[in-house]
Amino acid sequence: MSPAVSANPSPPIVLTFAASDPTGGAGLQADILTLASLGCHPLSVVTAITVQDTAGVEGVLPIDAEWVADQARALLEDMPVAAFKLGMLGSVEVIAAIAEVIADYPDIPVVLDPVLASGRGDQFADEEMIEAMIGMLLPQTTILTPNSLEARRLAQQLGEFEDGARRDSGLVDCAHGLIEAGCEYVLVTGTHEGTPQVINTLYGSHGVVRTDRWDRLPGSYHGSGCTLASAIAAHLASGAGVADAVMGAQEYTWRTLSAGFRPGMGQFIPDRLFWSRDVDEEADDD
Ligand code: PXL
Repeated sequence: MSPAVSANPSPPIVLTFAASDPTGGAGLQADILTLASLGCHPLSVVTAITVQDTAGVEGVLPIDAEWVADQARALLEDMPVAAFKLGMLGSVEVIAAIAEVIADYPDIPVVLDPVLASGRGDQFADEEMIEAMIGMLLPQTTILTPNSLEARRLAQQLGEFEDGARRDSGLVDCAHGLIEAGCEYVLVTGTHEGTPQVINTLYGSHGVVRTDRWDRLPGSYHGSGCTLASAIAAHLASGAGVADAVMGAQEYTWRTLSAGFRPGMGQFIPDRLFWSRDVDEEADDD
């Protein structure tokens, strides 16, 4: 029998720029699992490699910027990419290289997860990198997905809060500042706020687009932000608008978290393939 390869349409293709997390919890590995789970074909450009376990990060080695650009250009010249997802980028030079590459593809939506630190407090971006992200990537971003801490830090660096007076008050102001700096939408996630539920708010140029509340799950998760941002990219690549992509991605992410497991001695890992486990639901009903 001859293989039907040429007859099979390609799934939507998403190109992720991210750092390797060998635990499989966050970073490139999280993106690949999420994108594949949601029916996309993941293309992966490595921006840095890390040494880490589920308890913390021990080292980060950024990849040479030219190698990052070369990886991306080879893929882009070969395959039709439907969405870009940007995670941990590793250096100012890598940020500049990616900015230059994606500028040649202005019609491809860009999901930027501004990874400044891990959930466990490991720092991944200094002031220069934040400035580079703001100056070079934000104007090309369709949707930025900071948690509330990242939203405040990015907005602070925009010069919005030079006197520090409003720093703790306005996530709304932070979101507007970030939109003025060039991105189309900002999804601020509320995991780090002290609210009983997790409140995620999507802002556009006219204000709040949608607010969603989720039951706060116990435990500390590694890779939830990567999962959410990749899931948004997957939905955009599959043809959803931004508001629907954000809703679908939150639903998916919540399910991965509620199915999360703890493979080591540190954080929980979201189960991006929760749907594939052999759970006997009828037995649960007994
Ligand atoms: O969750 C943010 C993140 C992204 N990318 C890599 C990481 C982490 C958190 O640890 O290690 C590679």
